[in-house]
Amino acid sequence: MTVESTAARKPRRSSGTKRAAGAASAAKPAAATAQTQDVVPQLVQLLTPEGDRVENAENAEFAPFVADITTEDLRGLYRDMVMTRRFDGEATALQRQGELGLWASLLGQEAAQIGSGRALNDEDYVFPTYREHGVAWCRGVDPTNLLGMFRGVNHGGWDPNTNNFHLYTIVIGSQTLHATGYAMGVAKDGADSAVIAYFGDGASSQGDVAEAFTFSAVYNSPVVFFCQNNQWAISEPTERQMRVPLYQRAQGFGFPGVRVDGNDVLACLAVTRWALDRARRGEGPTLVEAFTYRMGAHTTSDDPTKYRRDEETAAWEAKDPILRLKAHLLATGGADEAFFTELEAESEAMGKRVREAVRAMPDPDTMAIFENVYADGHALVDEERAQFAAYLASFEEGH
Ligand SMILES: Cc1ncc(C[n+]2csc(CCOP(=O)(O)OP(=O)(O)O)c2C)c(N)n1
Ligand SMILES: [Mg+2]
Repeated sequence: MTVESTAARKPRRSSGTKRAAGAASAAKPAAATAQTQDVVPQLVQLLTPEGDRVENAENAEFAPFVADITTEDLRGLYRDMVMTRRFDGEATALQRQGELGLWASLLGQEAAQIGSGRALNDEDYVFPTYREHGVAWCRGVDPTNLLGMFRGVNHGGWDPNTNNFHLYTIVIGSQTLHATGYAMGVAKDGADSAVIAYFGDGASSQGDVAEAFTFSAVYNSPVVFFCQNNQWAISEPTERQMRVPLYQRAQGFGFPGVRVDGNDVLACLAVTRWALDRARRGEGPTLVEAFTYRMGAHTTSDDPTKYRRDEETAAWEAKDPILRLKAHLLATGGADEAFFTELEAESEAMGKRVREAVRAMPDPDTMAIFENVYADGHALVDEERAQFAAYLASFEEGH
């Protein structure tokens, strides 16, 4: 590392990731030293857009972390991405049909989310934004649970402690602070797990994110900052957010940053395993910049044709994360047509299940909005509950 850690936390044992034996010893944060000299930004890639495996100096550090990945594992990653895209497409359609108030699509970001999500152990803890539907899938959160908040029938939809997957966070960047605090707690407990915080390129301009970087660096917290640079923060392009490649910012805070091809699921898996391994071994935070693209609108309330060119979107479509792995599987004989046909049927069945589940969601009890505001009672909430109940009763009395 370029900066000595000031925290004297005892190094923690590496836990049982599925990684190949021997990979941990090869895991020096070399990217931290390389980043200062970067003229052309690095991009860790293991699969080209055409689906070919590549070996080069930039990925040599990370490739050992997926040495154990079998053809069956690759089919699993492919299935995860297809199921996630199908779910996401269904949610967008449900919003258009008036069944959801809003939806934030992950279209194009499947590899970043599945690669990083599958790098996690069960005990690790995840702090997502509002777009991490693929990570939720990896954590085992039922897709239908993601839709309650977007339908306006609940404030979250799942118990964060069941899957170590926090509720979606709309206040951009704030979850990086939650993750840092949680990671500081994990370190104090001497636990053998790591924490991952997801955020976007736009969120990286938030003060909260700078504070999270500072605290996690100084306390050497076991946290991975996983930034999906999807090139846009609603209508603001990345040029309006930063003057240096995003991953290089980490150096100023004293921890390594790595830019990975965010449309390459294998590279995302490798780099995230590497970063989690550092965290578990007591080497502190890492910034992973997954360089990807938001192929859809910011949300269903947005119209990207107002601010970005069709040629840009078309160029990124050629780097589609799902088509890239499909090309690889076909070229290597890793999957046959029957696999793709069966998966298509499975994803269609899931879409149908989600559609039916959303339509069947009961409307909430009007007074439920006052529940779970505080763990215990609170005088102001009690007063507001009483006022609202009186207001509702006034209609019943015919006033
Ligand atoms: C603190 C805060 N400021 C502004 C907003 C409004 N807002 C919602 S999403 C967004 C852009 C986020 O862009 P990025 O971090 O790149 O994530 P992406 O949506 O691209 O995944 C903004 C400004 C917000 N939710 N929270
Ligand atoms: Mg963005």
